[in-house]
Amino acid sequence: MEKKNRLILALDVTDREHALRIANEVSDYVDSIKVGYPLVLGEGLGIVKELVEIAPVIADFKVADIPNTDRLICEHVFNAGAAGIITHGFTGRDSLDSCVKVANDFGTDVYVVTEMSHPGGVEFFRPVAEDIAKMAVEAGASGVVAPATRPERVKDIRKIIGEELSIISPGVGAQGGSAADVIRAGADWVIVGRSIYNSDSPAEVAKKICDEMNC
Ligand code: NUP
Repeated sequence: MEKKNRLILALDVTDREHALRIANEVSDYVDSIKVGYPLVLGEGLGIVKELVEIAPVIADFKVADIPNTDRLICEHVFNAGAAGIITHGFTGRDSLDSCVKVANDFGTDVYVVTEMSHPGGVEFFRPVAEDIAKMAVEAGASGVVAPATRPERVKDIRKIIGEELSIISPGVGAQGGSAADVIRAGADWVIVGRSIYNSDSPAEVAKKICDEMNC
């Protein structure tokens, strides 16, 4: 993903018109659009084909299954035009390898969740987050997902993964995290949803977050 604005839009609206309107409004300020279950279950995977006309798409399906099922999911997502996919890592190295192999065949990216950004993200993820980060490096993933709500954890995870892998970081705004703080802690991109798409002026909010990250 080309680093221009350091902002990824989390497009968790559930209907096509709304999704395309927000995506078009903020397109000057985002490097990628992240879609997940809310939009794809609402509108089908075809929405990805439309959104890639506006910006590269990352599919946040938090893939977490056996290698063969993971492979089938990744193939569908990349055939639909997505440039990247978010997977879980707790399913183990063979499952992650399967996703990375498909991504390598398509020339796309795999981002592995390390520790989630919500309060419950510390309950089970905290003890394994660093091992998952190490595995992401060993498996040849493009990057990891780490919490903007806990910049100190982003710092820890950056130390483990080094400079080659990217950190994409959700939790800014609605979940309480600060874009500038988490970029300073070592994130490459912030992922922002509700603060942008629930705003009366999505483009203004997106611009403000970009300005804030010029740090
Ligand atoms: O740990 C994670 N936290 C998180 O919020 C991993 C994620 N993938 N996300 C996603 O980021 C979440 O599903 C949503 O799509 C986005 C954050 O949205 P918002 O809190 O800015 O609305």
